[in-house]
Amino acid sequence: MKKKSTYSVAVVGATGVVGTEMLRVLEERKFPVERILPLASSRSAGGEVSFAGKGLLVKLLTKESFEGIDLALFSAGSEISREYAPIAVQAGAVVIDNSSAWRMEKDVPLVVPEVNPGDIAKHRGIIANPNCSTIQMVVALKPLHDQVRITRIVVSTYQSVSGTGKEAMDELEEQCRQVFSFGEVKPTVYPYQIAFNCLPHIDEFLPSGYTKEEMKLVHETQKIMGDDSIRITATTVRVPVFVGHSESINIETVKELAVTEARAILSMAPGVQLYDDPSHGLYPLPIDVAGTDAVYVGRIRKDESIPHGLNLWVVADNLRKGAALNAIQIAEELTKVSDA
Ligand code: NAP
Ligand code: 12T
Repeated sequence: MKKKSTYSVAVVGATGVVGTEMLRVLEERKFPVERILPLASSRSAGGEVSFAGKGLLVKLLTKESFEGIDLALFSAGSEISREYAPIAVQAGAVVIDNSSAWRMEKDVPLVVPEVNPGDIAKHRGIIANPNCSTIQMVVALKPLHDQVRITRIVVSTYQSVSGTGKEAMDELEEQCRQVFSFGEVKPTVYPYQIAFNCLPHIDEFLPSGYTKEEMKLVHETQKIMGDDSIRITATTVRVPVFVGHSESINIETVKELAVTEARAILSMAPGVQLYDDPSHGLYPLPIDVAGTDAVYVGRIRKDESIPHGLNLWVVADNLRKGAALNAIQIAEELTKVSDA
């Protein structure tokens, strides 16, 4: 991206839950914007989104949308990203893509600025934002990996419905109402009732029996950490929480790591906030961390079933660090490494 004092920024999917958060984060962090172009489908084109206290007209996404755009933030699903990201690059924009479309492509950097900021410079037009569950896990684990080398990760997620989007948030609210009014619960977004339930099923099933979401945690973590030798196994679960993903993480390490040392490392780690004081009942909760920027870590304890193991509980706002904030942090890095 050419170094400039201000940038023209397109937000593809500006009316969605992630797109809305992107506009909010751009404003909060005072990203140097020349112009914001909110793009969406014909369902919302002609309507308005708000930015810096003003209404902006939402335009229809077309192949001609990207003329004069420096930076395009995509959050309208994989199909849109696959089709339109190359068009945006062709028009001269750098794309930061929040979908899973490009993440595992060899010449597409997959970046979490606290972990692998150096990969940004290798881009050829598209930079991918990792999956929400991957982002919060690597922010918490990279500082430990650097000290004692992680050889194996076992992770189970407790993912909120906002990860799926606006319709899923509406579905959870509606089903709660239906349950309390003894009405019939009709699932539409999810295959089963999500209110007062847990669904061990996020994204599609693969022939192996794992879901795509589970395999994103495996492959994206290895790519971001730059270490394919880390063995990883995941179970991803949708829970009836509106915002904030939680993860129960077990790690096995080469060197021994005492709980006190792990706490010391994480208390200094960029983007991490330690909430770990069992004697006072302190541990991170999704309802407390929603709306904030850090990755919160608590419940750090020894895995006594193996020589060098630890358990952790990691929570973050999936719309902020898990999506919009991480994307805008990448954009901020791009403005620093000029012509990258
Ligand atoms: P959402 O609330 O359902 O919003 C979807 C957005 O995409 C809306 O702005 C929608 O515009 C737009 N859109 C849909 N189809 C379109 C089309 N044909 N042309 C132009 N715009 C279109 O979903 P969300 O939660 O914001 O998520 C959007 C995408 O971001 C997801 O599909 C996923 O790929 C990605 N995501 C990534 C993470 C992550 O892990 N980093 C987390 C969440 C989401 P209309 O208003 O016109 O419908
Ligand atoms: N299916 O960015 O449903 O790959 O929570 C993120 C969230 C895919 C992604 C979800 C998903 C992604 C979800």
